[in-house]
Amino acid sequence: HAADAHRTDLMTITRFVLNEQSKYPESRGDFTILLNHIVLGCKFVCSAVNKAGLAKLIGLAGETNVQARIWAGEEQKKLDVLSNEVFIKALVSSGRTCVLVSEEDEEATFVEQPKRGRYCVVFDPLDGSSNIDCGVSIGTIFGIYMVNDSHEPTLDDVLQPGKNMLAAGYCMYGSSCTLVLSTGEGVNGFTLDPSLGEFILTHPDIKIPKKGKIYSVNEGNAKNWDGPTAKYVLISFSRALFSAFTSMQLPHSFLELRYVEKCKFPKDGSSSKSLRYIGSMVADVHRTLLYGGIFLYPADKKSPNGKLRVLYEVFPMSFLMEQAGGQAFTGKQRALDLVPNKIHERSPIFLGSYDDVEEIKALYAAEE
Ligand code: AHM
Ligand code: MG
Repeated sequence: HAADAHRTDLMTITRFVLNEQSKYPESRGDFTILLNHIVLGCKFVCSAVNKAGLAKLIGLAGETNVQARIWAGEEQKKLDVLSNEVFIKALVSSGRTCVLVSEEDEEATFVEQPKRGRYCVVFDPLDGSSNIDCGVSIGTIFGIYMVNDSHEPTLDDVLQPGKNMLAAGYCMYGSSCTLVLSTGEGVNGFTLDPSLGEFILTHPDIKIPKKGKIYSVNEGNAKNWDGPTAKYVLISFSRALFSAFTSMQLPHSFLELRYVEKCKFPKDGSSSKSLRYIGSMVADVHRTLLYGGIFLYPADKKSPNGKLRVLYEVFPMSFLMEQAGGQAFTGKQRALDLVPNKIHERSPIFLGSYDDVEEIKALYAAEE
């Protein structure tokens, strides 16, 4: 259609968020401005990620086999370092933020007056670092809180349970650049139209399938999910024997082993699940959101609290999952109820389709 060639009535992300915010009479447009700055950061990083691939191809500065770097002004920078600077600058210059927590920075950033605003942003500027150099999808993850008192922002403003987040999202730098966002009223996905430089609503009101056919986990860690099955047999045996006298608990990690065995060799006649694992949380969660299934990063012997970070990995993704009709569980509780004590705290996480997470919860409950 000739008319389709100039669809200027498209739903851009700015228009979408403005519409959403206009439902709140007290809204001053601050959130829309903040989001615009996040979107700018995403576009910048998207373009850097794409250029980095090319730079590598033509052998930037004659080097081969180095980590993808990109020219930033006079110097070359590693992509994750650059992405962090991009987001810090974009967030501070929005004039709407006060406390920033980035996976790349040990300490939180407190925004000084006159640039200080009411929002706290926790983010992982470029997640999936092991995938940067081979061009596999990577992404940015973010969560947004409201400060208690903008005259006196403290770390406690971000050490809040995930359910207090006002919004969360991620941007995936993949075969296309996709931004998935929730402001607490469902989940919507936007795809960057490179010719316009605009994110267009392409996935309205995303709902995760109630049950999925895919499980996603780094199964190479299975040996660390805890010792040989023999030990499990022994413990269950002695427990059966002494159950009246002992409150001995099975190490939880056996449950993961059992769950994964169930995915591969279901005993109830159902078909086995497919395994998909990219090692980029954004890409693995994105697929889980669209196709259904479960994503697991359990605790193991080496990482007793799992690997993923509560504030800027576990919380935003759990927020999106719940908003899309799925669930997120830590092995002990609803992930969004967790109250972090440290900004870089980790937690095990199981998230995805409602029924699949329900199964993991049942396994854990049976061990209580
Ligand atoms: P990173 O911050 O070093 O990139 O680590 C986070 C990533 C996640 O994107 C992904 O889910 C996980 O690490 C994969 O870990 P593993 O390589 O242990 O499977
Ligand atoms: Mg990360």
